[in-house]
Amino acid sequence: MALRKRMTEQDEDQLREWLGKPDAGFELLFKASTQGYNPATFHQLCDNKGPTVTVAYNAIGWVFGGYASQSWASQGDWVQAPDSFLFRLSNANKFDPLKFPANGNMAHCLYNHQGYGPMFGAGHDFLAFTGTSPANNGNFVSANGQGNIGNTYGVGMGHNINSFCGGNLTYLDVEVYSIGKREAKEESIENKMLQEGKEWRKVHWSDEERERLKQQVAGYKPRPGMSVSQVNVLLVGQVGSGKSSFFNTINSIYKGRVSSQAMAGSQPHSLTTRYRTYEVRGERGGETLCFRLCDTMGLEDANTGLDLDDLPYLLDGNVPDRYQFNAAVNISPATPGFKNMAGMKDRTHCVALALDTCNISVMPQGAMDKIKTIYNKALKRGIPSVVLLTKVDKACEFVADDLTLVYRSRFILEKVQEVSEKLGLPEYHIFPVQNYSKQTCLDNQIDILALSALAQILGFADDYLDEHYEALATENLEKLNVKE
Ligand SMILES: Nc1nc2c(ncn2[C@@H]2O[C@H](COP(=O)(O)OP(=O)(O)O)[C@@H](O)[C@H]2O)c(=O)[nH]1
Ligand SMILES: [Mg+2]
Repeated sequence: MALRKRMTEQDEDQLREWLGKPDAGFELLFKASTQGYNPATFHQLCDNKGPTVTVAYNAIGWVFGGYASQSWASQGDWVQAPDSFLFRLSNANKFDPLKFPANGNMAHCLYNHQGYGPMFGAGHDFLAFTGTSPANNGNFVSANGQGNIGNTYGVGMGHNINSFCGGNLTYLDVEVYSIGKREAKEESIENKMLQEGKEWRKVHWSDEERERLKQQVAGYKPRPGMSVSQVNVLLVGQVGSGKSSFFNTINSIYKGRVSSQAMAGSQPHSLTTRYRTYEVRGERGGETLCFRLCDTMGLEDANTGLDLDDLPYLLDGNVPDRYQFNAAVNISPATPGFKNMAGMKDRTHCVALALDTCNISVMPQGAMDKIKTIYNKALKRGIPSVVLLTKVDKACEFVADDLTLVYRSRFILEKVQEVSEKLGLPEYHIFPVQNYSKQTCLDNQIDILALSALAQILGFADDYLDEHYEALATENLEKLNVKE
């Protein structure tokens, strides 16, 4: 995940001065407002990283925290780390730096405990958080912090919790940074790329472009001479990857309002349990557009979810609309409604593999293998595949703020490259998208990304039709229907 720092240049300069390291760079390891106030997450991301700085931002504009001169660890005890210190950077939104050195109970500079977030000093001089509180994303949260300064840090200076943090431990955020070389900062590369405006794919983010794409997709007609009036796009992917939401997004664009016809949601199991072939109308009560988005159940793990043995029937168009997926029984010619006579118009003309951008690097091998198998089975039939890289807003905070940065984000580019490598699919078949999820109004930028992905998908579907024009002309579909 590309995290955005809350710390300012001025804050960083002050820390460099206190550390006596003019070259220090601060790399953000953990950010509670987006990753949650969870000691386990903190330890997973911040243990054994050498010296770190914890910076807290409270509800009344104070910025404060602590420098740990030694690594955090999950097991263990009190650590004597005399170079550590606590600090205040801002007081009620005013830059007002103050350092509280370790000058008291030195055996208790840091405390490593798996149930605690960053914890400094014998009196719990500063315990950033404990227990678990969810990500607060711009809201305030009380995460059981403590700030009893004066036991190990700032002893005899006449200070207390009020001069440390205004007596307030209701947080906007808590961040932990590791300290490296200034130019080695991961994020500065992301920033640099964004600032320099290097685009790795060109898009016009204008009202006219949205309208043009909307009309292009609405005006799409499959290649004539094939008796195919609508092309079928099969949506597959793990549960929660945004398949149903992609249909909803496209449908919303043509409905002129955010709509949620397909059930979408965040449940551990698929909300979609029936096979649905969705159509979109160009306008209310108007003609249906010349494509169907065919929504499937999530792949999920082990034996639940969409079964790969069912896949050939989905690709070949044998499965009836509203078919109820059944973990115990595979699709077969005995399935009620099974379309024995499925022809070119019923087949899948393009497979859209939905992948959650946030999950790509942590996807279990089995799940990625399943996606790869689907891609290969489609490939065997000559059916083109694309990847919809969903939730780009959740994967990169820069993009969350401004979707037009999607093709300038190094993080998103790396994800595209990673997927391309893992699946063996060319990069130009991979489309970052953001689906409507919490928005209540249409958004041009969301629409432009989704429509340009769909326009490409329709183009690939047409390529497939072109390719099989001859096979169809000779009515020789048999050879396309290889069931393995
Ligand atoms: N922020 C964000 N949330 C998304 C996006 N796409 C889907 N979601 C959310 O992810 C959850 C799962 O989506 P859903 O479409 O039901 O996934 P499916 O199981 O693949 O059909 C829902 O809560 C959606 O609102 C996206 O691009 N951005
Ligand atoms: Mg679904």
